[in-house]
Amino acid sequence: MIILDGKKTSNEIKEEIKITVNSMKASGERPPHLAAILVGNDGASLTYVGSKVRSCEYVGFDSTLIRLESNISEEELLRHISDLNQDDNLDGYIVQLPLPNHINEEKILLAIDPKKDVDGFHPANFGKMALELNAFIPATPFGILQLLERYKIPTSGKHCVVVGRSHIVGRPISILMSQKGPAGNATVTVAHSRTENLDLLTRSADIVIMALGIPEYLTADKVKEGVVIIDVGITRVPDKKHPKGYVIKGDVAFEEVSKKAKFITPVPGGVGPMTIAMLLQNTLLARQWN
Ligand code: L34
Repeated sequence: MIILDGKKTSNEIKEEIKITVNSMKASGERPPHLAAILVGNDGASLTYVGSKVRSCEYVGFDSTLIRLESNISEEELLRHISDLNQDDNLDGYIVQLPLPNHINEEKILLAIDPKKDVDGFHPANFGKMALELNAFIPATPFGILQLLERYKIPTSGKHCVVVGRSHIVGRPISILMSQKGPAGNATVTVAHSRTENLDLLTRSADIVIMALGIPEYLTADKVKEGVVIIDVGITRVPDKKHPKGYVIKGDVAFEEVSKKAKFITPVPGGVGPMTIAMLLQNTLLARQWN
């Protein structure tokens, strides 16, 4: 069993980005600049966005964090987005999800200039991605592809079962895994809450990508020997014994499944850190493309 070390791989990618940024700066160019809008005080979102800002500093990017009250109106949020769209000193920005219920997420994502949409959530980018044109690939799927590629995991002709069909992870990764190219050419099955006999599917899979959000859903009896496991799930489960008051659990029962797996991502330390590294990569691309 080999652990797909997302922490280590993301650090390697950040080092690569840092070298590029240093040479940009040395030749008198302005470094890439990423902004993030964070609405409200959700603990997990604060952690993720905090980590994005710190990573920007580490690689030498400029960064701007815009924190807004959870009761902000949709109109006012759209005004911030319009400002960012017009800011020539900004290469890319994200609006951290989820947003409060009174705000229409779709409307917000549509307002982001696709050229600055380093999350790759805008329909223009999603469409280009699906058509194999140059586009920002959403950071989590991008990170999964990088892990598969850098660990030289064969995907061509393999049966990949993706559990989950979210616009952020399940849907895009299912498209990407079936495309031509590195970490592609897989035969993909997309499973979701309505799927019948899911166990039969995951048991037949060479690669399982779990993006369901149910802690430790995938147990050892549901996979075959030698499977490749990518665990995108990240749930904070209340735990009074832990000083933070919670423990982070993935969608995979790591202890038992790791005994059968050939490759497996841990949670934490797997896909999460990769998401952050690939957001930086997309911001660098935005700087280079625009
Ligand atoms: N707009 N919203 C937008 N873009 C994104 O790409 C995200 N996502 C998801 C939630 N909302 C978003 C993230 O950034 C999930 N996500 C994310 C980012 C980082 C980590 C996890 C999820 C991460 O760093 N995870 C660490 C543990 C962090 C902790 O202590 O909680 C890990 O090792 O998995």
